[in-house]
Amino acid sequence: MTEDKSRSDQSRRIVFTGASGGIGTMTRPLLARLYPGLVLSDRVEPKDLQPGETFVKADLTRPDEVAAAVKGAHSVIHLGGHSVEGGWDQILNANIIGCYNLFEEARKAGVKRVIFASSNHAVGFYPRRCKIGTDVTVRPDSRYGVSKAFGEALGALYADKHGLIVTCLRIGNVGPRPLDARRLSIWISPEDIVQLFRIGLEHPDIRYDILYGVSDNAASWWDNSRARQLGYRPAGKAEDHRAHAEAEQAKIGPDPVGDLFQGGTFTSAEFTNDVKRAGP
Ligand code: 15L
Repeated sequence: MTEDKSRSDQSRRIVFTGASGGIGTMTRPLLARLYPGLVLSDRVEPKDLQPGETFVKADLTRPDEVAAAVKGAHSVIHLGGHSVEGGWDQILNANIIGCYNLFEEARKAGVKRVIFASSNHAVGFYPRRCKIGTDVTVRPDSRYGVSKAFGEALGALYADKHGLIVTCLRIGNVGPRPLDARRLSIWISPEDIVQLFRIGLEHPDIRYDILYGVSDNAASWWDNSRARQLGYRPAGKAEDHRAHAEAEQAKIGPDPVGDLFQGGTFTSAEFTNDVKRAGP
């Protein structure tokens, strides 16, 4: 990757929404080493705010609060919102209205780059036997997945219409190791996702891109060649943790629908279809 010469320039303010959530908590210390002076935002302040980090409280449903959070920012890493399936009101407010407020207030504030935390659940109804690229039709597996497809579409609009540089990361599952058999395909380490954040923050060739947030997993269902082209060199390998993941899987009962599709339990929840009629 081409090094952005002004990475250490303090005027390149980076705002990190959803900073108190799971991914935020795992990646903040790694990001802080690369980008000192991060501006953290969330509805609740992180318990362990570090010297050099600033916190701006913002509810994504409040445009005024979002505007205050992104004021003066060069880039935004947008992890904020509801991070699993939820009721319609919850998804509508946090992930649809909240995402709109984020892009719109970022545009008004002159933000140059946005990294949007999309999810594998935007394409969760692809069968596990398929290998998919980033250009497939979205097949969301939940209201949550629909909100992530919405965010990807919104990112494309702001990139094409307003010139924002937008990177959508279809994140698998971030953590120290894969939690079960499904996560052997979609796991990503905190270090690897920070590598993708960095590409989104710095790479000169991005205008609008969708990349998979996945480590170097032998069982991956995704073609992530665009990420590789942009310099992504994941170090994590899910296979190194196979024994643990299989042991955890053995504790979980079979899911006749979820086991067929990439989105797992997100596909089987509330499912009323004939399984042969689901997915492409
Ligand atoms: C996600 O998008 C969620 O944010 C996370 O909590 C996990 O459920 C993950 O997907 C997954 O699919 O494992």
